[in-house]
Amino acid sequence: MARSIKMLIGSLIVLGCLGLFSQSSDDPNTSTRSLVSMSLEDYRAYIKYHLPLDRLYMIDNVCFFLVKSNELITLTRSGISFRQQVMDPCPLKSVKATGSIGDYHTYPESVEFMEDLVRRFPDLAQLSSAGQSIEGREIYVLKISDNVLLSEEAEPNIFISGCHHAREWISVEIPLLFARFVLENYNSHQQSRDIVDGCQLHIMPIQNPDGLEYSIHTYRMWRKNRRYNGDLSWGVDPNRNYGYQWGYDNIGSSPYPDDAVYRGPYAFSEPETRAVREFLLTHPPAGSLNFHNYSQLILYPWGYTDTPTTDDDEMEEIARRMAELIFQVNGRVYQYGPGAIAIYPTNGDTDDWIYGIFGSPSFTIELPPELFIQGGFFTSQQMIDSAFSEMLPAMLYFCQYTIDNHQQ
Ligand code: 0X9
Ligand code: ZN
Repeated sequence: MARSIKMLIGSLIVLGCLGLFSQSSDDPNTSTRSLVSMSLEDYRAYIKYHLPLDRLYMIDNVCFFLVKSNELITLTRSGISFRQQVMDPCPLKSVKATGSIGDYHTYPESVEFMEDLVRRFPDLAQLSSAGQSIEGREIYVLKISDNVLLSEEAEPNIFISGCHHAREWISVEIPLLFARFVLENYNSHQQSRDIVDGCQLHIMPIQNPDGLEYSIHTYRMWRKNRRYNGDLSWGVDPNRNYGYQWGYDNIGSSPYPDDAVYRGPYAFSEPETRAVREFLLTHPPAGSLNFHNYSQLILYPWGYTDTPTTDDDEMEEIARRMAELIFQVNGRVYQYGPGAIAIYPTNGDTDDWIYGIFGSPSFTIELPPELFIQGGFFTSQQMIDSAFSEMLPAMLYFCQYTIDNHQQ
């Protein structure tokens, strides 16, 4: 008896290791989730003693979450007041893409986009890989600078990343479009030229390539990477796996593999975050912008605590100026503030690690829309151009500011 149980467990482990379980027990394609809502105040009370839920959106201080059945039980037992609506999971399934997702770029299309820029601007752009994802995809970095082939110039490095989170498709587009803008306008736009000449821009539009492809082809709402956690659950949240105050508490990240904000078994357990670490340790950033969506926010450290950093005034002023420049384009409002206060506590995220290790200003920019009812994570392709044209002056300002304030 004991032997047959062991054999059963053994075969489950083997099947799991071979990746033959194509769906996790958590896979929303096979299980019904519930949409629940509660006030922000109630949610704050809930996460004092419980793990964070996968927040979908917030309207007028009411937060909406997609919860799994076990989370629903915990929520019910907690006594916190919430509203529930059973959802048909079908609307959450992705449209099966056949290689193209309209104006959005799949992983291969993004690579092609960057290769094309390198072909057109060989003196200013160079493509390299910072490492490989779990499923073996290269994590590309496009370097843009005059003298691009020199391994290091005495100029500041600026790091711009997108797509830590799989479902945040528009966060791929802004870094790609920024790269194209400064290259195409190098000869005609003084500010672009000053930036390309004055720094080394390192653009990583897709930090989580496996997750992105999974979101495109399998489940549109996927967030994490595609690590098999060994317990029938998949995925580590790359934005909880960095090594500064990793696992500080269970509010800003989760120790449980099945959760959307699972931080992984140890800091930098994931090849995708290790790729960023190795790359930045050899190209120390003087500033960084990390794109996410949605909510229209400009966030800066700390995420792990609400105690201000010693550079709080400087980062607040940069964020204020960026928000002002964005507003001037179409009147779109971005709020700003330290991550732990302006959105919610996070630990092990990109900004805290970059600021904590290098001391340089590091921002998470949550792109449009502001609300779920305006699209939430499902940003329409029509939104790409306006999101970019609104962001462009702020990005140019940030790069120029970083160049001007860089101390050798
Ligand atoms: O939770 C996150 O990782 C980010 N929000 S998202 O909806 N795109 O998942 C926010 C991270 C904020 N962290 C800091 N600014 N430190
Ligand atoms: Zn995100």
